[in-house]
Amino acid sequence: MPATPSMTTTPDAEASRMMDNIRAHYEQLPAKLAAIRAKLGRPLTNAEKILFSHFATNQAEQVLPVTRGVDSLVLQPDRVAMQDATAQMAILQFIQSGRKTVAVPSTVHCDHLIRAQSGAAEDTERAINENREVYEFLRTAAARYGMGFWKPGSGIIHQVVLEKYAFPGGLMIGTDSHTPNAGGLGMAACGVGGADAAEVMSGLQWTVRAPKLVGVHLKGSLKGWASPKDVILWLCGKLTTKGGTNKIIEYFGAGAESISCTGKATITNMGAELGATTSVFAFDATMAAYLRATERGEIADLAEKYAEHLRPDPEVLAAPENFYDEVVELDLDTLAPYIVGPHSPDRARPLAALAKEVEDNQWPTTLSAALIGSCTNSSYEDIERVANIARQANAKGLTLKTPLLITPGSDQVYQTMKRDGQLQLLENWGATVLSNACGPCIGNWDRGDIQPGQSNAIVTSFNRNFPKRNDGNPDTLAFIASPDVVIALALSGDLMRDPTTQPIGETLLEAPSAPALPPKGFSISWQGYIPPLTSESEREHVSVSVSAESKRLELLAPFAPWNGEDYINLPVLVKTQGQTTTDHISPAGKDWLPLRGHLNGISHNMLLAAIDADTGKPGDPVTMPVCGVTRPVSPWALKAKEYAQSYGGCVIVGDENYGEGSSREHAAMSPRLLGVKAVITRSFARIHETNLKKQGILPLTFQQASDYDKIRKGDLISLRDLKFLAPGSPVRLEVTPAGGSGGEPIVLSLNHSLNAEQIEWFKAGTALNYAAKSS
Ligand code: MIC
Ligand code: SF4
Repeated sequence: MPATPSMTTTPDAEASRMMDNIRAHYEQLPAKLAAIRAKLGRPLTNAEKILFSHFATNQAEQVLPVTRGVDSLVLQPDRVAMQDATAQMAILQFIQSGRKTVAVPSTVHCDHLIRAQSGAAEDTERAINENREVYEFLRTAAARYGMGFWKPGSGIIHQVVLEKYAFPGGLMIGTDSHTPNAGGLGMAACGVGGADAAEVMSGLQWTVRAPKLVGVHLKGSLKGWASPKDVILWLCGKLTTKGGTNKIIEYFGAGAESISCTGKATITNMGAELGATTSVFAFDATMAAYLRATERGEIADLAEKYAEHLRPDPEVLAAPENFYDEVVELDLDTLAPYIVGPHSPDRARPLAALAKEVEDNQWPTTLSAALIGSCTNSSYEDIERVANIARQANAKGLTLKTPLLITPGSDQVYQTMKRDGQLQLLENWGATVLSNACGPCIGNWDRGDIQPGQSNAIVTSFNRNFPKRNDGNPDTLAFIASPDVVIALALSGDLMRDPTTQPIGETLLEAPSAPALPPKGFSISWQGYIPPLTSESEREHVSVSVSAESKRLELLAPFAPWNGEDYINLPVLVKTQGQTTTDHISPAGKDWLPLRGHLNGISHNMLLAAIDADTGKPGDPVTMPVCGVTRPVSPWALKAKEYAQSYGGCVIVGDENYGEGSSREHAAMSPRLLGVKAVITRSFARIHETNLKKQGILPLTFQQASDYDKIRKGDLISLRDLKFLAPGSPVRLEVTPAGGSGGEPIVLSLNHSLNAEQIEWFKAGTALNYAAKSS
């Protein structure tokens, strides 16, 4: 790979700059927060402290008190992180800004493009060969524009961010929905689309809807088999996948302090499955210990000094119901292990109740694979708990009944488990240890054992389980549980038995235990890291090139501005029914991941997996070559091109929580490229709604949810009076039913959440066009 040498030691200059920034931020907290408290006349929650201490200049004066869920906050994030699959579009957009260097510290992490097949070394090697052009683009762009670069194999973005960059009280954005992982270390870390990242890197501030606040009061402490994963699985069941939309989940209470820092990160990471803007824990001793164990003792010392500013005010803890919009209580003493799925992370029940559902639904009872890892559950503590169960099993002569795959979260975790023996133990036991990367979690998994269409069940410790997500097979039922439960199930191989209470053979496993941190310390690793080039002349010598013939990358041309005309008689391309995640709108997996930097190419997958309300099934794919490879192309992508020619565009109609899941903005850019002018739904997930706005597509919602039933595929839609589009004012929709019965069109009212600036994005064609115009 790169000619530039990567780090094997701490990049001192960068670390000291980071310390200076953190110190400066902490030093101004007492005065800043006192002024905000005085203005509001009340104490502050932890999330409020983080958000309000990152207001762009003068914003506090202008917007406080904010109406949560309504007003916008304009914030200055401390850093930006991007993973390889989304960084391509983010950087291509950043390049359009014409800036020489990023305005805030930014990093690129190569984790999503490594396909899991035969194990870490071979898979990483193959990925480097297959993705050479993309990695070279990202590496040279990072060097040219002053970003840090983490090579393939160095780790999953969120684990690396937790180990190296996150700090209590900080604010960051990341082009990945699980960025909130850093909330385990007290940072408000939010998943965004690449356009948001491009803007912040080019010196603009970050605008986000002022979130409502959900306080989760954790009491007691986890017992037996219950683990941090069960806290979030339980919450997913309680709040559902749309329960966190435009909300921050703030954890507090003695129970919160009893959970390790990486355990907290498991919980905040998977808050993405609630659709939450982010999730945060308050600074405590577990965070200080983790900072010290990862060679960041100086941050721990500082955070201890400013601790009262990195936690909710005492009055908030004394009467949380007065300060949070909603308070949820959970007594950890009583929490049992949970399992969720298939097909949605909010289909939750205690593990003990699974067998009955398996029977009632006639799901397969035998597991075909067990997978441990992902950004959510790949810490040292997770791996040691798994090893603890493996040791028990070895002592009793139990063997794996199910193929077991493990992805360590980072090279640091990998090196530490290698040194401490867990790696050998698990490999000797028959587990396959994959690269420190996403692999099967993003569907980058070449599994030879199951054919498409073959019904089977798998269990993972990941966070997503949408249909087709892991192996591209719609008939794979994916369940999610803690790593402990996953490995116990891999030993029994049987979904009908609860291995935490029922013996496997003669053996009843004991609940695992593990230290939160490695007793011998981490084997600190900067393997695969190339720090930002600080000298301008060195940066200017780096050339970032995208070949016009490339089948993987394509430079972006700006989208055209709105022409000032109403949208008249545009056909409804398709009406989607039920869950329409970004994995339905722009699927990942090995067919499409290679095209994440090639908008024309990837747009061929638009809505490929979405359920057509007319048929109750996805559209039939058309097999054809795209960027030199034969792929299953979406019929809706082809139809949209036709409509762009014959009608000047089209409209998509969707159901509830449209666009939940990933941050990938391809789910908004592909429709934009193919002429989709508006997406009309019952409701939207936050990141996707913003991505649509950024790309100049109107995200509209039915005023009456039942109006969804009044529209059908092929109907002609008109959106009138768009030049009067204003914040809070409804949009008039006229629907001429397909087949043209000749009667009066149906008139409906639609809502939108565009603020004044976002309306300017629409008019300019995209947020980036608007930014370029106004700079
Ligand atoms: C995911 O978990 O769905 C992903 C893959 O990490 C996505 C990002 C992507 O699609 O590249 C996410 O969570 O944002
Ligand atoms: Fe990677 Fe999976 Fe985490 Fe997404 S959820 S960042 S695909 S490990």
